[in-house]
Amino acid sequence: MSNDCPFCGIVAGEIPGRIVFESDDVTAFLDANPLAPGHTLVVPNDHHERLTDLSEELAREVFAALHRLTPAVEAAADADGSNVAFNNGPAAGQEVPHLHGHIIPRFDDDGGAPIHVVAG
Ligand code: D5M
Repeated sequence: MSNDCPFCGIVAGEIPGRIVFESDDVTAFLDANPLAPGHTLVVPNDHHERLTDLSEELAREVFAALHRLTPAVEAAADADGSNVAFNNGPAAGQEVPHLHGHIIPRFDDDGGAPIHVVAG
């Protein structure tokens, strides 16, 4: 755990988070600054900054959670599709240095424009 990491705080229950899924290795919670209703973040419970910092086994767990949660998020948001994305490193717009996959619900009538998963 990293003391100044908000996502470690959510996993540990020390920072409020709207958690939608928890396992021994992975937690998912609603994004506090959603790009669409239901925007969900999927994180490894242990603090790792980048995708390549994960063991292959933990990467499998994160991707399995994304695989399982994406249809659930789409159904809950009544969405027609979703963007599933990682910002991997500050150069790619990663603001929180605890790896997280975004699940962003998309809708047939939302214009279909590519979503830039970069805050600001
Ligand atoms: O995305 C970081 C994302 O994390 C951004 O969409 C806001 C979200 N965020 C930041 N702090 C919180 C807390 N405390 N709860 C829930 N969501 C949060 P990035 O890919 O790093 O640009």
